[in-house]
Amino acid sequence: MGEQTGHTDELRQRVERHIEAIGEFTSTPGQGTTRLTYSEQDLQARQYIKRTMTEYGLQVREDGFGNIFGRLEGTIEGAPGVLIGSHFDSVPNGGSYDGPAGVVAGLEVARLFRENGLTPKYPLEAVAMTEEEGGRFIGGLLGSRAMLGVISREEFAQTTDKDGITTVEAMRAIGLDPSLPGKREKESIKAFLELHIEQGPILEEEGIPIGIVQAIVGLTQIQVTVRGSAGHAGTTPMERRADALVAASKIVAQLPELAKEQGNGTVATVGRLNVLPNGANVIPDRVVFTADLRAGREEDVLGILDKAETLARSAAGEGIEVEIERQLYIKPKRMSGHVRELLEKSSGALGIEYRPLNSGAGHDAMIFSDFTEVGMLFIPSRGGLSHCPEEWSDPADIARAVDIFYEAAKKLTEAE
Ligand code: HGY
Ligand code: MN
Ligand code: MN
Repeated sequence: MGEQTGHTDELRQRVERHIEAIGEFTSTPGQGTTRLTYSEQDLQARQYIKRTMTEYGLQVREDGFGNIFGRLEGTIEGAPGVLIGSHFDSVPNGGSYDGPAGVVAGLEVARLFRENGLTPKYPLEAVAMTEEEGGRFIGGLLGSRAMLGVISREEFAQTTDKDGITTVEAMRAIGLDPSLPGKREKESIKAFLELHIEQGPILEEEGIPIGIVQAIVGLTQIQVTVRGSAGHAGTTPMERRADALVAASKIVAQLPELAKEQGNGTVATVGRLNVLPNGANVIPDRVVFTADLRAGREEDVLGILDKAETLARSAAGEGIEVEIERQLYIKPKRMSGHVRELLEKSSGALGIEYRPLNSGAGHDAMIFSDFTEVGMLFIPSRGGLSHCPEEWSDPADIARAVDIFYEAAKKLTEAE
């Protein structure tokens, strides 16, 4: 049989099987995908991914952070690799495509290399990264930031979840070895390709199967702790209260206005908020919440950050104290022009319609873009929905992206 170009139905069926299989590894069956990092569900997904990599004839390796690599060796000794992949953790009660679509694409491109007897000069590596969402540990993009040395091994090891369990304790609990080699030198990476679901409505509304990402928003996350005084809900007169939740609510309620004021597509979200001591008849004395702030231009990221911090600090006084911790700051990132052109040419050669698109979501590609050439493809999200059980994308679109990455990877790895 001649070289397979242009996805076959078998490829689409394999993609569908992978997504369904990985989607089974959730702690909230029937209520979306919840696969927190270094959980039992993470371990099941990890085993599935490694088994598939082995089946596809790849050399499987896990690093000291839990990232998984499936490598097809190249003929040039010590040459940097072309990595294709994404993350396999999820948000709480999320969907089955955010992350795994990109992991599956990497697996299937590697399989096509093997199926067509291709030998790359530069190694090809399918990669599955850990803790991109920040669903368990603070900040997110932890696997890629640790792999590329954006955070040190010590910072990684000291990161804890909400129960105070550290990353390395959680790794050991599922049999991972945090002492394995960690940081990858940037010289060991030639390029990084990531397929991701759009998580927005544009591709579906325009009926276009592929988006070629031009840029990714800048994002910052701050944690705000508002302190007041606990007290009896019944016997404490209103004028004597320092109610932390009332103070925090005033901050949260004004954030959307600040984002609109900043303009240019700036967004602000409070997705996580804890009230303590959380008793129905107790005046709250502490509220801890995160504010996720994003914009396409760095001046807008800095603008909304400054506005949000000024607002938070203004809530202090009359028994209320406010503490702000900056947890993550990533500038807006542009994708590599060379890789974008390669993806455009590959899509064109396959007769697959595409359009340029910017990303309002953060991705591991943001971290790689400071170290190597990076390209991202998007596929349509049904109803533009993501980070919810309704998230769905068409396996045929994932297969189309595999075809495009296959063409591009042949060039990037100089395979014959
Ligand atoms: O938050 C994000 O944009 C991504 O889903 N981690
Ligand atoms: Mn994602
Ligand atoms: Mn996500």
